[in-house]
Amino acid sequence: MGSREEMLAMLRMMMMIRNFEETADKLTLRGKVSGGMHNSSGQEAVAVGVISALAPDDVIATTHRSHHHTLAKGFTAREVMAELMTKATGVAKGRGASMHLGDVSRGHFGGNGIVGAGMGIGMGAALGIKMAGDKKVAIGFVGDGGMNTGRTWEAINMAAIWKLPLIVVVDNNQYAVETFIDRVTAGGDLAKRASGFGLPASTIDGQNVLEVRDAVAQAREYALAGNGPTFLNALTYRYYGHNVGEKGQYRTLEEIEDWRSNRDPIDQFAARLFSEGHLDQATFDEMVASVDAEIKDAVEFAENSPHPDPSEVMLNVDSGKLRG
Ligand SMILES: Cc1ncc(C[n+]2csc(CCOP(=O)(O)OP(=O)(O)O)c2C)c(N)n1
Ligand SMILES: [Mg+2]
Repeated sequence: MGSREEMLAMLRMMMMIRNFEETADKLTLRGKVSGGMHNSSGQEAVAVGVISALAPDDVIATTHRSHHHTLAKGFTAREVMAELMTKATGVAKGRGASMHLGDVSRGHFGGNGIVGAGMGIGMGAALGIKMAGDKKVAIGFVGDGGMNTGRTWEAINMAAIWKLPLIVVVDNNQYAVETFIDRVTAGGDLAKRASGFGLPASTIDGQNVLEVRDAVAQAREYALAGNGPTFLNALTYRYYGHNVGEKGQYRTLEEIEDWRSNRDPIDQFAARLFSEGHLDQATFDEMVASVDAEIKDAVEFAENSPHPDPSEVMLNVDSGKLRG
C-alpha cells in the first residue's frame, strides 16, 4: 500500500484539489475567474493516483479539464489560482487561464482546449523521450469525449508501432458536455478498442486512488523496459456541470447523488485509512484546516497579484518557456 506518510499525502492532495475546485467555482460565478472553468470535483483520484506513480521528471499533457492534474503534478494552489485569474504570478504568467495551465520546463506540456489534442502532445513528448534516450515516461490524459475523435487513435497507433513510453489515461467521467458515453461509443468497451492496437489496455476504478496508482506504476515499468505504451480507462464522475454555470440537466439527481454518496474518492480513501489505523480524527481535522488555510491563502495571493504587463505578451511565446 505504501508508507503512512505517502497515504496521508495522497489524501491531503485530493482534499486540496476538491477545496480548490469548489472555491474556484464560486469565484467564477462571481466573475473573478476570467473566461470560466471546468470543475474536476469527483475526479481527484485519477489525477492523484496517476501522478503519485510517477517520478518528478516524468511529463504530462492534458485536457481542458486539468486543474486536478496540474495541482497533483506539484504546481501550487497559489500559482494555479493566479493563472485562473490571469495574473502575472500564474503558472503561465497569466496568459493561459484555466484551460492552458502548463510549464514545459516542469514537465507539464499543457492543458488544451482542443478535445484529444493534449494526448497527441503527450505522444510527441514520449517520442522526444525515446529519441533522447531518457528513462522517463509521458502521460497523455484524454476525456471520454476524446475517445471518439480521430487524432486520439492516430497518436495511439504511432505510440504502439514505435513503442513509445506513453501511458494513455482516459479521465472517463462518462459525459462529453451533455452526451453520455454509451450513446456515442460504438463497441462499448474502450479498453477492447485500444487493445486492437496491440497494447495492454484495461478499465480501472478511477474512484480508487490506490488502484489507479498501481496500474500506472505497472504501465510505467512496462514503458521503461522498452515495451511501449499502455492504455488505462479510468472510470470516474464529475459532480458539477461541464463548465461553471452549466446546470447538467441531462443527468438525474439520483445518479449524481449515488456517485457522491457511495463512490466519492476522498470519502472512500479516508474511510479505508481510518479503518486500517493510518488516520485518526485529530489528524483528519488538522488536514481539513490546513487545506482550508492553503486555499484561502491562494485566493488572497491571486487577488493581490498584478495582471501581466501587456508589453510582455509575446515574450517567449515560441520557446515553450513561459517563465523565461
Ligand atoms: C476538437 C474539438 N471538438 C469539440 C470541442 C468542444 N468541446 C469542448 S469540451 C467537449 C467535451 C469533452 O468531453 P470529454 O473529452 O469527455 O472531457 P470532459 O469535459 O468530460 O472532461 C467538447 C465537445 C472542442 N473543444 N474541440
Ligand atoms: Mg468526459
